[in-house]
Amino acid sequence: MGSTKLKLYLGADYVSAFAMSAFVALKEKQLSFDLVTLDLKSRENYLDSYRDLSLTCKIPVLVHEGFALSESSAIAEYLEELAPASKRIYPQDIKQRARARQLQAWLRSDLLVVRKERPFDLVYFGKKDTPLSDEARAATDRLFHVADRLLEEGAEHLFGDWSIADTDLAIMLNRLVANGDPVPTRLAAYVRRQWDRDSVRAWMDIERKAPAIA
Ligand SMILES: N[C@@H](CCC(=O)N[C@@H](CS)C(=O)NCC(=O)O)C(=O)O
Repeated sequence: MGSTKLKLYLGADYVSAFAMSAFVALKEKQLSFDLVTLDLKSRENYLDSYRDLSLTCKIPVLVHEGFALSESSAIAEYLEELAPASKRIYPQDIKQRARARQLQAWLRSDLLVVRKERPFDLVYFGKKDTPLSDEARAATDRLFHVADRLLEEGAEHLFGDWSIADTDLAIMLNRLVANGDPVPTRLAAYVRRQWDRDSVRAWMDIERKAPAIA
């Protein structure tokens, strides 16, 4: 690894689930990094300088030796290859590793209605009182089915040792657990265990201000 310190660009409100995933990946790899914040509300991420850096104008972005990478799962994969001697964040076994990536891709491309009705900021700032729509309930059923199939009875993690896919799954499930929505008991316990990890605690311990009520 080169000597340049890694940088993680993220929103100044520190609420993004995707930024959290990249942050946890960096912490679990025990890599040293600086945080660089952008004010998403004033659309700082659409300034030319950030567009040129990020390509996508999204956060998070990882910068390593002048190479900037967006997409949180691509960041995790890059870190795994960058620091192969550090603790693994993907399963060693090729099929389990593929399954972990499958889950990450699915969590990012499906369940949009859950993200909309249970935005991640509720995990920091409290409940939404609106009930889930029929469409969102159908999506949560799909989520519970996948989680139930992948998490073996009595297992602590999805694929033996912890992987970043555990954090990503727990992030999605915690939109419901933290809101008090019905979640199967063992999946809720799994989320609480994931939330007990030092890397996740480090993220949750960041000071953030609740948004002003309009
Ligand atoms: N698939 C991307 C999603 C990134 C994303 O949607 N980031 C949001 C914050 S959660 C963002 O940059 N929003 C600002 C905007 O779109 O203007 C990832 O995994 O990193």
